[in-house]
Amino acid sequence: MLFCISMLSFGQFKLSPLPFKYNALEPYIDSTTMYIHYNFHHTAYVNNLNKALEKHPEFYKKDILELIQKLNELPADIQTAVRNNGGGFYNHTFFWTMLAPADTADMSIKLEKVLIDNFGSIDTFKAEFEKAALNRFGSGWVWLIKENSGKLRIISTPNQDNPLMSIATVKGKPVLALDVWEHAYYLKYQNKRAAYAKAFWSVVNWPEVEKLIEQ
Ligand code: MN3
Repeated sequence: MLFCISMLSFGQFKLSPLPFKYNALEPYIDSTTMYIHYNFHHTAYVNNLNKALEKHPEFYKKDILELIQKLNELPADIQTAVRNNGGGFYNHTFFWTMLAPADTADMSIKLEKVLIDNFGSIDTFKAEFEKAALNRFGSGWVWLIKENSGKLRIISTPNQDNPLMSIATVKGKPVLALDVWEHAYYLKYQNKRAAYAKAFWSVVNWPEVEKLIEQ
């Protein structure tokens, strides 16, 4: 019996642990929101991804990145499920690494210079990012991406799409992300998405952003 149980779970996608405590982002992102976001929303994406792949268990062995980068090569009956749930799984795993305990992870002078070179000033960069968060109609994400040319660009995607997906209209390597689904902020900010986007600056893991830009 034990053997059967372990066989069932073999190779399925799993959540990685949250890299900080639920209350680490207070007061900018509250503990209850983090708890629900990780344990219910993120968990649902990974469970639904695993369920969708039951029909094609060979994909359990793949990297999630490979699945979403080759979305249009997957069997037709799982493309939508992988787009939504594989996207949700990947995006949240990435998002947690973009967050650091409140007011602890400063932007280096070097990163400041990179952002100024790309956007004119830090204020302009932040204003453009916040504007993209506000303008995303419904649910989605805001991204800072590094394009093949090396240029940084702010974009947003609907639902759980991301700029790595084969179906993405603008492609690039994500170096920063903000979840603008209501579940990410509604308990604390209600309809005030702009306030949430502003608060985000106090919990960004800037050293990680810099590392991704440099890679
Ligand atoms: Mn979310």
